[in-house]
Amino acid sequence: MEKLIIAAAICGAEVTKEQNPAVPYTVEEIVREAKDSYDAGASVIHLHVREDDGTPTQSKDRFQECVSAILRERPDAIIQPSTGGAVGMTDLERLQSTEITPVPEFATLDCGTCNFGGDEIFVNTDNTIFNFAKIMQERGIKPELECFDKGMIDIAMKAYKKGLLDAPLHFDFVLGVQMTATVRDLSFCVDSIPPGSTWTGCGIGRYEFDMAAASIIMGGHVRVGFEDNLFVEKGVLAKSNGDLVAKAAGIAKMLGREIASPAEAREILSIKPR
Ligand code: KMH
Ligand code: ZN
Repeated sequence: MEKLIIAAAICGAEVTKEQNPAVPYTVEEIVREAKDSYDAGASVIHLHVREDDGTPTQSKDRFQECVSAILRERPDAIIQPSTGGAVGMTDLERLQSTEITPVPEFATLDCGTCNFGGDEIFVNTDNTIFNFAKIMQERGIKPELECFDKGMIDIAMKAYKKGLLDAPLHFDFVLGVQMTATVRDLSFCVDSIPPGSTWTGCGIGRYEFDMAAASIIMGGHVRVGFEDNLFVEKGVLAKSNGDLVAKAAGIAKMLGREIASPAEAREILSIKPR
């Protein structure tokens, strides 16, 4: 089976230090979490950034500072900036993360509107999605197609048919927010994407390691990290994102799946290094 790519979603836009003191806000904390994740086996760092007080931001300058600082420490890490940002941000605000130097090799592309709990709605209209896809295509950025349910796969396929996405496509199934996170849900998503695509399984909260184990067995890739889950086991807070990556890597080892290096991950994902 193909080697396993582990992505670490180290920060997110919603989780706080009140929930887990290791959630990173400052540049130094973000670098610390990226290094711990990389050293534990993550080749991809899915990145949101914050102001020092924890406020989520898509500021180009803050992204530049964080990405440059991570790359100084781990030069071959694949940094995947978020273009989702936080609920309520404008499209222009969100796209700033793609305006840094060097241009990111990878970034998220959210493929639909999503209920985020309570009254929160993460809005991605068709026009937003097609526009983000076009901009990423023009900038040579590989999109990770964030699909929170099966309908978002269908919207991604509309963008593909319009010529706004280039094969091979890479999907990230984020399950446990809008769609439930069972092996049946994951299989349905995997069976709905075109042959030759790659995919990552991501379970939110207590489903993180269910989805990781299922993805490892099914030949997909894995995303873990504070953005999605704060606990390394029931009732035990992770001390760093590295704990979560190490747990995913341990499951892979137990199941006989080797971990991909960043160079191998670029090969698997057809990403051109900068
Ligand atoms: N924070 C969410 C509103 C992404 O990174 O592209 C959006 C999100 C998805 O996390
Ligand atoms: Zn994200």
